[in-house]
Amino acid sequence: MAANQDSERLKREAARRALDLVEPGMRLGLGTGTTARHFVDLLGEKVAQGLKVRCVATSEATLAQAKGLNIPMTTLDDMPELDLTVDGADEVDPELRLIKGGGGALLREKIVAAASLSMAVIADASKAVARLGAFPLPVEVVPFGLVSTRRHIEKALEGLGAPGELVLRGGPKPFVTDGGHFILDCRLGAIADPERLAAALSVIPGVVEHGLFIGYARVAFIAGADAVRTLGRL
Ligand code: ABF
Repeated sequence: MAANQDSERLKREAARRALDLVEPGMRLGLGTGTTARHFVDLLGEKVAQGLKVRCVATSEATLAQAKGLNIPMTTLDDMPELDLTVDGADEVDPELRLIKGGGGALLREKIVAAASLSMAVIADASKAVARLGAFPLPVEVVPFGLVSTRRHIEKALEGLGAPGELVLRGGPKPFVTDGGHFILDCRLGAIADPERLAAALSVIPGVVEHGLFIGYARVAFIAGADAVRTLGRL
């Protein structure tokens, strides 16, 4: 129990640091996951005190949370450019490359991140890694032709010398994303060349998106037991 409470405390500390980046009038992207939940909670407190912001959510879950806090929400169609997105991650490497998607929201998260002038990642220290890949890489796929798509992904991984085990999230009752897709979690181990892997996955028919976020995050707040470390800067 203590460990979990400590983890939540660290996530909230990281979220608090990201909140310091928020200025009145900002157009914000709101991330998904337990760390992002803390940010949305804290942002809701500021909005209740009069902070003026307009926000876009990266998932139905975050949208519901933000609405419940009376945070002004809109859509990317009405607000196609954002000033700052704050989101969690499953892994962050020293070059601020990320694995995301453990929460299943990677598609909207990447669309929102791509619409943002900058992105801040918030995480507890367990997410900071020297090399990406210990966390299984989520790959979002269209349910149609799943077996064929899976084979194409396996071939691509073999071609990169990075064979891995692909597991359909949810198994016999597949997890379905907000976009109506499935997720294959790819157990790869350390990823030698994230850029090359991202490029190879992106061209496979049936692959909607993958959880490698490269070139999006400008800063990361990593909350350790005794301090919040800042990687990069806006
Ligand atoms: C989300 O945050 C997901 O992409 C990622 O899986 C999650 C990180 O998990 P948590 O913040 O709950 O530790 O953006």
